[in-house]
Amino acid sequence: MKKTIKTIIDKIKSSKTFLVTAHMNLEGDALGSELSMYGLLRKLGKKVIVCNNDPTPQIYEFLPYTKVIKNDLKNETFDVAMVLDCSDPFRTGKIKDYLPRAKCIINIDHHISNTYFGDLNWVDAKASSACQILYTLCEKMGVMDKKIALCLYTGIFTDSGNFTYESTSEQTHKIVSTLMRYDIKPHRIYGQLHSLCFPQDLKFIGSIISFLKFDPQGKVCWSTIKVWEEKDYDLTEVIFSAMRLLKGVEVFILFKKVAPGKIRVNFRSRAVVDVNRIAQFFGGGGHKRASGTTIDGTLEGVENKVITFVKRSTNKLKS
Ligand SMILES: [Mn+2]
Repeated sequence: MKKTIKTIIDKIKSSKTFLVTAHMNLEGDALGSELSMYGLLRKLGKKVIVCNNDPTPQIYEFLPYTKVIKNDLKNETFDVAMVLDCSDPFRTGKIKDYLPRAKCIINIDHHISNTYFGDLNWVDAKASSACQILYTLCEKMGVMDKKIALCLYTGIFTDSGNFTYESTSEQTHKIVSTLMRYDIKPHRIYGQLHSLCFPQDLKFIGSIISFLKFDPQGKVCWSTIKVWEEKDYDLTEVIFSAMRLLKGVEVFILFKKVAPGKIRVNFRSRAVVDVNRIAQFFGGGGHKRASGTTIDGTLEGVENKVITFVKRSTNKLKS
């Protein structure tokens, strides 16, 4: 790994033009990684284009450099494409088609399901976030400033579940304490990202919570949502944090009908069950404690199939 990191640093130093992208359905870690990478590369005098499949959600507009993000390219070519926080090229959406325009693809990620699709791959599944890996890169390259620190902090903060997930380590807190020197205001970032619901959203969440289902052992909890509209902010995490309040439950699942015949399934686990493995069985992936997939079928059909499989995986758990 040490050798790979050195090769990546040398590649960055010797290259001039960069494309930077991340996974679709942008959130704090994807944007934090891209924008801190933008800051780093600009400081080194490189030419950089950040390009995403999706528009930037409004709640992240407090991050520096969001105005430079594009959603399309002309006919630019690149020395390097930096793909961040992304387990495979398909997760970048349409940006995948631009990647062959780069002479070299650098893949920096923390998903355990990463397919090592880059020419150079820096994958650390133990890291709380891609931003935590990017901090190490910035540190090794001797580059840091207030803007980069804000991007990195936001990515680490959001992807570690506000420092509550198992992936939050001594290293995570050490990094954060260093970033705090750059005038980070956690209460403001928390407010930006978490005081965002309208009354109708809370009522909608309430309706999902009131129809929660459980397996007989009380280890698995799930809900099905007949109509799911993507909002500018992520209600999924809000619903999961309410579900996490349940004592003794290990696996949390949401089934969302996102289009006719298309069911998005999100998985979370508390401490034991590897939900990356479950999502991979159904064609998706992610992390051990957070993963997802999209399955063709009816809400009921997908629910039955997935719950049967999950029950089998959790049967061995002691009650
Ligand atoms: Mn991430």
